[in-house]
Amino acid sequence: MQLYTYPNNKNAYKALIAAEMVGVPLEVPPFKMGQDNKTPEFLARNPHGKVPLLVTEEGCFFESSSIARYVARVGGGAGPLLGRTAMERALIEQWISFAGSELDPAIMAWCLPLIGVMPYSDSGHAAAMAATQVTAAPLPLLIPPPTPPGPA
Ligand SMILES: N[C@@H](CCC(=O)N[C@@H](CS)C(=O)NCC(=O)O)C(=O)O
Repeated sequence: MQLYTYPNNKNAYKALIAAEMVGVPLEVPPFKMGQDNKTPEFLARNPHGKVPLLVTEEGCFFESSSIARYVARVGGGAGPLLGRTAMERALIEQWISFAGSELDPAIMAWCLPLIGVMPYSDSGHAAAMAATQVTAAPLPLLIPPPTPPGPA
């Protein structure tokens, strides 16, 4: 399978991490953003011209969370990445959804102006930072800290 993306794309990491966890080889061909995502071949596969895009022997598709789920399934079906019970699956979907529709837009509205990808204003920066903090604040209450390693 080939994952088309540019290096260090946060959305592509979803599939790359899933692939590593389930032991599925995922090739990342050289890709020039702004050029290779505008070719007729690429646009035929994703008319939005966006990455990541996954190409498999059974077809190709886009949307990073779908790609990560697919990779997890190819790597062995229902495991810790996909959930073993209805409740585990619901919680996994909850976090995928929360990350994509709540956290990511808030962080992007905050960070993209800082790196010059969107116009910057002091008031916009303050508002986006506050919105991100409101969205992220309950996370420590909801996500238990990792268990410290026991005695050797
Ligand atoms: N919801 C999509 C978002 C894809 C997306 O917005 N990709 C950006 C890069 S992170 C892109 O390719 N933008 C097109 C461009 O910059 O020309 C996903 O999760 O895969």
